[in-house]
Amino acid sequence: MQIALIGLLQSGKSTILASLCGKAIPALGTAAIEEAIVPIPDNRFDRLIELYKPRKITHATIDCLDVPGFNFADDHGRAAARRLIAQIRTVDLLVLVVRAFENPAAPPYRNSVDPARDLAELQTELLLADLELVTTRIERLEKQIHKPAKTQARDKAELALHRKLQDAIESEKPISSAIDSDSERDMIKSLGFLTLKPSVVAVNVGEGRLGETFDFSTRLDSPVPVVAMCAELQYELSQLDAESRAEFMAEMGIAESAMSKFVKGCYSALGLISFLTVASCELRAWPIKEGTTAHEAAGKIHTDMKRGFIRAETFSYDHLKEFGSEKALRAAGKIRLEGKDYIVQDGDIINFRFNV
Ligand SMILES: Nc1nc2c(ncn2[C@@H]2O[C@H](COP(=O)(O)OP(=O)(O)OP(=O)(O)O)[C@@H](O)[C@H]2O)c(=O)[nH]1
Ligand SMILES: [Mg+2]
Repeated sequence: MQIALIGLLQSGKSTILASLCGKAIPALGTAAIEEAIVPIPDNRFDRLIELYKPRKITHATIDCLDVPGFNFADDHGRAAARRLIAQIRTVDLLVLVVRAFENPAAPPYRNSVDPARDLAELQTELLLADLELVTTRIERLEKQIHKPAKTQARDKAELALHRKLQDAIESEKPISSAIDSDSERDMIKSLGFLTLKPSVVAVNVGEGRLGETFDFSTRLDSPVPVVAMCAELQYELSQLDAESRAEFMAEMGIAESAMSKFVKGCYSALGLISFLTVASCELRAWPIKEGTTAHEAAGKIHTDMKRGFIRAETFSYDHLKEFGSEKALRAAGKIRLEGKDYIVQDGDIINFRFNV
């Protein structure tokens, strides 16, 4: 699963990514997309570490792209943005980063800080990029349907769909709003429409504006979550050791960092949950799509586990927390032997029994 941080110039994308992976901010704006593996914080780990004292700890991760800032203010910038946009059509989620911080050392896009205007511009450009794709596809299909091909019926259906999408975009609606069925979604899945992807808006606020809420409801479809964060503060937090960070957060009355909430929000917007394993002295969280069966989940760990699947010995983290130990869980009959078709739940702790 891959997400992309996109936004206009100097909105704080690289700072956000640096705080997510605790690394240094790269030197001023590179021209290429940078990729980083971001660990997903898991509140359950502390307790499990205490109980199992694993030698190794592995978090679930998502792959995150830091896309150089778009500049639609001149032709050169537009051409560069087009090239970048073409490279993010395969990602699973878009994070639209907008700037709401003042910083004299980093001049803002179009010389003023205006998150609502920036979000509108960004969304319009995403719509235009999709419109271009729809238009090209319509032109091709219009030619194709006159040829005696086996795919004619399908091509006609696809053409009708693209005309509907074109209407939606022309009235400034995202493609997601015009899709009425799974079969329609399947028909256009491979084209990588940007406005069909789930998205999250990240407002990068200055420290002075923390606590302010941003209402973009006139611009957004209601399901798009908006999170506010101060990337600079988050970055500073990420550079502290765990103890000082906890102290600092306690002093400021912060229970959970904005970054942690944000990245967990992305994880669930991607439809991902985690199951856990505590075998071989390693505590590990595994990302799976909600609705994954035990059989498929076993395959995430090893193909042999899937091939030779016998049972999934399963208990929930919540039960473990309640009963205190595996022994107590066993005595209470809370350890289940699940079969191949069991739908794995978030927080399931699983020991796969297999035979090869
Ligand atoms: N005051 C303040 N400055 C910030 C904040 N976030 C980022 N900056 C500064 O703003 C500048 C741009 O930050 P980057 O993270 O490089 O922004 P970007 O969106 O990756 O920039 P481009 O890739 O060039 O588009 C840097 O000088 C940061 O130090 C913030 O929350 N507050
Ligand atoms: Mg950057």
